[in-house]
Amino acid sequence: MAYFENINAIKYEGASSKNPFAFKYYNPEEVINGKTMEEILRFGVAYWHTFDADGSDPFGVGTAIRPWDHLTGLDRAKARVEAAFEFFEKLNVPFFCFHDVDIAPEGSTLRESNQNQDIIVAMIKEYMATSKTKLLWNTANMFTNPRYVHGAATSNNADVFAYSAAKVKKALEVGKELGAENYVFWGGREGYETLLNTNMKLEQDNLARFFHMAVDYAKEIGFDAQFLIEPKPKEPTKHQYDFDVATGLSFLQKYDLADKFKFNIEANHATLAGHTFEHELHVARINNMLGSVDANQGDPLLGWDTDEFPTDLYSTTLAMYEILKNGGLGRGGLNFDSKVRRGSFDVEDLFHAHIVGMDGFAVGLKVANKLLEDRVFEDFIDDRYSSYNEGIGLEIVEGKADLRKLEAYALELTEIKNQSGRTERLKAILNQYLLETITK
Ligand code: XUL
Ligand code: CO
Repeated sequence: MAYFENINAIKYEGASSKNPFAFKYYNPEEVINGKTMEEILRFGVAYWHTFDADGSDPFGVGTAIRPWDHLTGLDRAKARVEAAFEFFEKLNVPFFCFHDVDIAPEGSTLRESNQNQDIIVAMIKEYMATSKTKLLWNTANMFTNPRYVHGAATSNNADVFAYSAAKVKKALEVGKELGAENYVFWGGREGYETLLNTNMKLEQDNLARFFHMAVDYAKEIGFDAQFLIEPKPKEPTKHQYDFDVATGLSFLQKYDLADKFKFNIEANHATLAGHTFEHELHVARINNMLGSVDANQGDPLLGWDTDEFPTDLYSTTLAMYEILKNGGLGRGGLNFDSKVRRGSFDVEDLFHAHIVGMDGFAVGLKVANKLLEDRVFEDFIDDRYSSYNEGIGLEIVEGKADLRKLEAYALELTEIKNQSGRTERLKAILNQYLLETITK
């Protein structure tokens, strides 16, 4: 059965196309610097937003009625798998991502939940055998069910810690079964509401114990996925432990986990932390910790995680700049952790949303590649720091200077001259490259 029967395969038609169901900039086969766009961008569809979400928000029920919504339980889960692979094929995406509860309903016991998963995982595996779409990552949802009210691995309740460990064990087995490239931990409720009832030290020690157990078990069963932490500063908890990349990195280093993990960076989480998307990518990159990306965007007028499809070309360009400078995403990808607006309730909107997101990153890729080819910002930055290439600067970076030596040098300085940072000029160049690429 076809769930999206009015929609044909989405093809690249170029920037002049008026076809709403065509890519204008994303040409999967176009080669950029020796690799195809498809290979560089590694797009993924988020199962939860695309096949499970109904547009409900804290103020109202869902607005979207999907073609599988007349079914319930395992029947609906199976219909979703059928719809998902039709969607992946029509959109021609290489990857998808899911939480355990996205693909199969929870049973009344852990055993029953695992059995439900086994049924759906077997079905997904069968579909994957003839599909090009692979699993970018999977994860365990340890935030929706009321048992996680006080956290999962950071719960005050050891039974919840144990239950969460069992969920991750199963999720790792599922990841191995389906050949996942990565395994994600987003600490949905791993944080606190008030210090008045919180033993932060124990909670963080336990979180580290939990991660070590996961790493050990993956090794034991031969699941060689890249482990990823997805930082987010708040929501649903007031303060989440994996606040941002810098905080996450210091946690990983403290607990001897830094060589086992990288980061899955989400744009809207970056902005919630008071950073730009590119800041988080940059911090991860310079520390060799950039693993994968949850592509979306927030709304500057709203202070929460709106998970909008990415349409801001500055943001996609600066993100792709970091990704290219990183030498690509390796085993990671660009997963659309993005949802259609509540008012966009038709299945067609699911296609429009992914098309605009994929086109947005394709533009970003082209602009970033040109900027790097021309070494626009790189040469400027090299020049800006050239005082460290010779003289006293070279002595500083080579570790040959101490305070006494620097004082002697400074006492002889008659004048200190600084150069303009040229922020506005550089932004003008960025505009020029963007417009030239789009209109070419
Ligand atoms: C929540 C979020 C999650 C993670 C996976 O803000 O981003 O969907 O990506 O658990
Ligand atoms: Co995410």
